[in-house]
Amino acid sequence: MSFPKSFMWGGATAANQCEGAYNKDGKGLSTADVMTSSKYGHPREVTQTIDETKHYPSHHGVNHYERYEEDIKLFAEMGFECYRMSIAWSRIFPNGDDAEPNEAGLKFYDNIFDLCLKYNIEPIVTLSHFETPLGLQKYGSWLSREVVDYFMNYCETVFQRYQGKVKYWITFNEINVMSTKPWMAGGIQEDTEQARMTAAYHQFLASAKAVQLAHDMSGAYQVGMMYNGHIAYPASPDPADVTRTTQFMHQMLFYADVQCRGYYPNYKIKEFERNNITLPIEEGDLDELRAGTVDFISFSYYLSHVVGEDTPLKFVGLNGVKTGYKNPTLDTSDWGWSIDPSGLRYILNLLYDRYQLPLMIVENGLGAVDKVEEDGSVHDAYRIEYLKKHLIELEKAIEIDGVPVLAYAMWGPFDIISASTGEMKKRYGFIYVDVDDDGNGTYNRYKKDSFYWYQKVIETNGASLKFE
Ligand code: BGP
Repeated sequence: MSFPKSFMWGGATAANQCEGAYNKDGKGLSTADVMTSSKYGHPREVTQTIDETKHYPSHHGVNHYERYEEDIKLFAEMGFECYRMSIAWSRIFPNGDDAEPNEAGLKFYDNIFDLCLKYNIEPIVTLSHFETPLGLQKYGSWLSREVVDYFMNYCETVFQRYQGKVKYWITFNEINVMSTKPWMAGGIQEDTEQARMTAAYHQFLASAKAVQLAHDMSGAYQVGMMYNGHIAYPASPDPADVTRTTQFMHQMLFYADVQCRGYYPNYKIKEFERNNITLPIEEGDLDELRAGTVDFISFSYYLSHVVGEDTPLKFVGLNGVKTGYKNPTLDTSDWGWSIDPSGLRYILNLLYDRYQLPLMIVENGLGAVDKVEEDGSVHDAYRIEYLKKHLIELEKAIEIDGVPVLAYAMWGPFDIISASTGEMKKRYGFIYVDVDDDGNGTYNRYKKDSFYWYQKVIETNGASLKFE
């Protein structure tokens, strides 16, 4: 096994899924704070204001806000070299449009970064991970151009504050989720293609401006895009299925095209013309997009799709990812996600062939139900198996295909709230957190078997994968 010496091993979380303390120390409400919990197959409800009779998992998360020292210490014990996390924008600007930032919010992330640096863990920081201050609803959230300015204000504040502590920034988590879950991605509930494309346009613009601002402010700053790593295979060798697969992939890849190349691809422009979609382009915008292409691509990878005659070319259905075809060659997780390790090698090649930018895997993992034994141990061989197979494919992409990969951050190193369902029982962690779907529990942390396994992987820079 030969991972580069500089390769960073670590894990990834999102503020609204782990911090809790949703209204503490001056934090304002975000779009995530009005999403109820649900279960697989049922969408989370968006209530706009807090309804006391409902359960909102972001309100407690896994109490990382209070327990961050313990959590980061456990990362250090595993040997983490990077930690991809997000800043809750509404901790910094409680309403999104405040004149002054909230010092307590800024301080909280100072504490996190200082601790990471103490343990030689490189922070990789997402500016917007599925949450927008709820106060920006009055402008129409990302449908409005004004929100671009408020986002820039937020970026300027954190780029300034965390100079010397943070090097890697990610603008929008899984920006292509705008097409499937626009409330999560952009705080918009208007379910039209025009609305989704307007909001995405504003995020592209905001991201391009953020890239330029970061570069102006520090020569050390690297800014990446974040792509929800959808890949799809044709359901059959019928060339018509191959064409459908290309069209299906275009629905997602166009987001990366814009952020990596700096302009909208022809296939998208043609589609907009056919469907009468217009973009709110103002003078100078197209130059901004070109000048603000990203330095690296980060992406999540969990599963692959199969595309055939009955596949809607718009992502619709359960969690926005159901294609209607089960891949007969693959197993699925308890939540119906196909398990496809070689798909990781495939997407690494796809993205590198297409953009020639360095890559970071900033999410990958298995959501599963865990059982805690009486002695507090958790025997999660299934998780180890999943991760191991993916890491072997990652190594092939690096070693055989020559894809430059900077980091691997496994999703949810301690158990956190599921983004798609709000459940707690869909667990990804190396570290078990004692809390249930309703938020009850001690919130104590326990090491699973996978904790020791990952520790070994990192210690040997991947060599242990070969000998197991
Ligand atoms: C990605 C999100 C994450 C995360 C992950 C796992 O789409 O960026 O926030 O939650 O998926 O999904 P889930 O939590 O629904 O299992």
